[in-house]
Amino acid sequence: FTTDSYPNLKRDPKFAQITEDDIAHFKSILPHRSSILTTTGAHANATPDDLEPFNTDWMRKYRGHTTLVLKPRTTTEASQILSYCNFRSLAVVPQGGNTGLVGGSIPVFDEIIISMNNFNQIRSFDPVSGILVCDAGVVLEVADQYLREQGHIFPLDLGAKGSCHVGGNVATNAGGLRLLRYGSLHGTVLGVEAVLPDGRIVNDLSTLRKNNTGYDLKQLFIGSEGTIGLITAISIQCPQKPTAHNVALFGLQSFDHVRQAFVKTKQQLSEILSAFELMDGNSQDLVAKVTGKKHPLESKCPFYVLIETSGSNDDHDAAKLDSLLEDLTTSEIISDGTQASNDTEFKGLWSWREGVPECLGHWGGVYKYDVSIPLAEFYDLVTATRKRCIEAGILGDRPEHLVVDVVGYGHVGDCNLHLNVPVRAYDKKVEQVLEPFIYEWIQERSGSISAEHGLGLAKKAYVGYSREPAMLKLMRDIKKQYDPKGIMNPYKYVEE
Ligand code: FAD
Ligand code: 2HG
Ligand code: ZN
Repeated sequence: FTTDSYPNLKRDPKFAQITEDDIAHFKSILPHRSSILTTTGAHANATPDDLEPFNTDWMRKYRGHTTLVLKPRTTTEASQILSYCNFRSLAVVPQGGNTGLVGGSIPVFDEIIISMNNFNQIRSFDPVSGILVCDAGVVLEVADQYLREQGHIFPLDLGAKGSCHVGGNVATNAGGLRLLRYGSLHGTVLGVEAVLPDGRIVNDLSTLRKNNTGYDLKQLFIGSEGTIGLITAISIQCPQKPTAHNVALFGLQSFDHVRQAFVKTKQQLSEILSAFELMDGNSQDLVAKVTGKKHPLESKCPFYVLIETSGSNDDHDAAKLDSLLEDLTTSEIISDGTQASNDTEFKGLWSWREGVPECLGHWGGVYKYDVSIPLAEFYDLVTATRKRCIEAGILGDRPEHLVVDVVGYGHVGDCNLHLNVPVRAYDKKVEQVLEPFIYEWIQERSGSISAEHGLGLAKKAYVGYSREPAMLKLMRDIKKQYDPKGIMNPYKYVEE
């Protein structure tokens, strides 16, 4: 862990400290014994080790210090918790699957964690309209599996699907691997049920696709990262399950070839294209090193692209994909390629993309930059960052080199680059080489310093590189309107 995860932050004395009376009150609200985990005083029923998974983030970069985790089961319980916390000025952090990558899901100090683990019921599904209504704490993979049994899929997929909650996905406005096909949650989420900081329940769990009757307030919850309310349920438009799938992986010699391949792929696969993902050669070398697996392509290439098709007619889709691959080969845009011919190979090829974040954590830590950049200069940021690390003498193979490598991968079809810098230890020296250099580079190109992971604690200080002061002022006004006492996920997001 870094010792300085929270530079310049002090616990805000306006927030009350948890007392024995508070815990007694929560016990009266939450009848199930397992709904409260605490290490505090006479009510203690857990050790600090029990709370460690709630206090630590997925990257093991941020650590909070809560002594109390509440796990409501119903919207009424959640409402009673928040109404009391607001009255007492007790700060809270909503927590879903705790897979967020910006330090937003864990406390900074002793904020109470409201874990959504017990909100795990599917409420309804209409196979005619494809609309799912479910609790916020349903695990993404569970929701997807349920839908698959009914001939549908969840319109979002990402590497953390086995742990993240659909409520957490909505709270972060997660993008994922197939946004280019199914669109953003701002389009697919039809309704939200949420509890405001003062305990009021917002029932906007609409199952209507069209509803132009005033401001679309649910949109504010999408991507609000737990700062204006607790999402307790969502309704979402789910696509039909594709019955034909293909995946192809190919190698390319330059990023310019990647761009050319993207144009041709869109032209030729059009409605069946469901993913166009990039992995640079360095990222693939590191995956091979960590997993011990042999890369599916024979020749080593500086860039790899994975494309997926999802359709309803195998022959039609295969014919389109074959003809694309032939065109890309004869026009020398790709230099190597392979296709999955069965389910195991399908998963195998995807593992070279989905496995990247996990493998990069192998050496100790990863500095992560999740950015939107126009395709013209998309990969230049990786090259520039690598050069900077070499010049600073921090990149290399020896134990004294803090930086293991500089890699780029991500959702190139959405202009979303994941620049990752795996390190042997989190260290201020590395941070100073990378920041604000990377943020300034993005700002000069009018990109976004956070494409899909959000702001949390990690990017809060840098939001000004992507948003103007007037926009930030409006956002802070909204926060004050929803959460005048500032109890929801303090110290993060757009807070001053
Ligand atoms: P948490 O991590 O628990 O919380 C995230 C934020 O949402 C916090 O601020 C929290 O306070 C808030 N929150 C959670 N639940 C609620 C709720 N019910 N009400 C209000 N606020 C809430 N992201 C992408 O966009 N695309 C990807 O492809 C992608 N891939 C990933 C792959 C891996 C291996 C990992 C570890 C993460 C990945 N992520 C990706 C990050 C992504 O943000 C999360 O995986 C996911 O969306 C967060 O869901 P969660 O339930 O884990 O939320
Ligand atoms: C992905 O696309 C995720 O794999 C994680 O958004 C990216 O870890 C990262 O930087
Ligand atoms: Zn991503």
